[in-house]
Amino acid sequence: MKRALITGVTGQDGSYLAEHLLRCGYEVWGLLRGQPSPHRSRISRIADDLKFVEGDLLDQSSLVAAVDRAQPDEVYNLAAISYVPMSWQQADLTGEVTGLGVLRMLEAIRMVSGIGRSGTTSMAGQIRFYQASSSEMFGKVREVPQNEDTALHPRSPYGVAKTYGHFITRNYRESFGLFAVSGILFNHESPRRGREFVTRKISRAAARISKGLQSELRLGNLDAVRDWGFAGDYVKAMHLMLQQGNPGDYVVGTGRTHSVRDAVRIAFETVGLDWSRHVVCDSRLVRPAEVDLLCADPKRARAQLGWEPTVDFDELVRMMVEADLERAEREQRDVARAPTEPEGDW
Ligand code: NAP
Ligand code: F7E
Repeated sequence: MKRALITGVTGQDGSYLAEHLLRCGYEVWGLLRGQPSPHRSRISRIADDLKFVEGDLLDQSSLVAAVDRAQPDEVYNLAAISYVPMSWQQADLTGEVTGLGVLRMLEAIRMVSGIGRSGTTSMAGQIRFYQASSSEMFGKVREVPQNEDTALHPRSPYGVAKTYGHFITRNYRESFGLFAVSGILFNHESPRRGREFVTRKISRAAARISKGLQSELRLGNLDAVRDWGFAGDYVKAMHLMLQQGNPGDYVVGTGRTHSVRDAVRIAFETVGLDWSRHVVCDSRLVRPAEVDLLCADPKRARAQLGWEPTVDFDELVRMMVEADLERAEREQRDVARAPTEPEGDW
């Protein structure tokens, strides 16, 4: 039985990846930080099927101990400070976790595997490493669509930190012969998306407004455009990248773009409301530096991994609104008993 260690297992992608690897027959280990409580999170439903190990991307020795304990065949490094606006407010922490955290994870693998600093080693029997790189690295784009060879010009401290993680992963592959790959993933969403990200903010607001639990939705730039896909599809690409004969980097996205306004329109249509009566544009939510037109060219992933997205944008938004409608109904029922939305509803 293969063993996998996932950092960021409590996040959106970590939960879908854990489910996918369990279905593939893996023993799945999740890295938890702080005083962990896996039963109040996105992984509560599968917590009994997972194994957990404590660790933090800020703490090198905890990562060495985690890799040593889990003895994984594959490590998926999904942990990060992933919310772009926060990266301007906490640029230093973002650099430490999202950037240097990758180096610490690679070092943990190198140390536990006994790979020396001089010379390379055979890839046979090695721990394979996946790094969660991001389309945010393209930022001020040099070409549209973007592929694995497009030059990087990040536009946020998050993008800069991810660019470090991307290149240090490639560097460890080239320096030590590690089977280390980066998936350059474009935006991917789901009902498990954090509420601060725009698609979930929209789906949740549309659902709550339709149930009388909220009156307005404040948004920044409605004309911002992204290449949005479904997280459940994207974690399959991560897994496929580590099953290849040779390590390489892959762009993963749909190749289609939509605006924030499109997401708003579909979400409010789903609940039968006129969005223009509820959405307020708030200049405080506009970012200091916005990325240009991010659109994936996923040819390599299609050709070499055989990967295809299965959920289109309209379906994705509707899926998210439907899930938020269920939550809003639960919230309505619980409102007399508890004043806030219950947690652990993933
Ligand atoms: P997410 O929901 O924000 O999850 C982030 C995870 O990182 C959480 O499990 C969090 O744990 C963990 N974490 C944060 N700081 C940590 C630390 N110091 N040590 C250990 N764990 C820590 O992110 P996501 O959307 O699933 O994305 C997964 C990865 O893909 C991230 O690296 C993200 O930057 C990258 N990515 C995401 C997208 C996207 O569209 N979703 C696109 C491209 C790349 P707690 O629960 O303890 O906070
Ligand atoms: O913003 C605009 C905002 O925060 C999308 C992360 O997973 O994907 C994600 O980063 C767009 C931006 O995602 C609001 O200006 C308008 O143009 O959902 P988001 P993101 O910044 O693209 C990349 C690939 C990652 O790697 C990241 O980890 O929507 N927008 N009004 C807004 N965005 C937010 N959050 N809130 C608004 O009110």
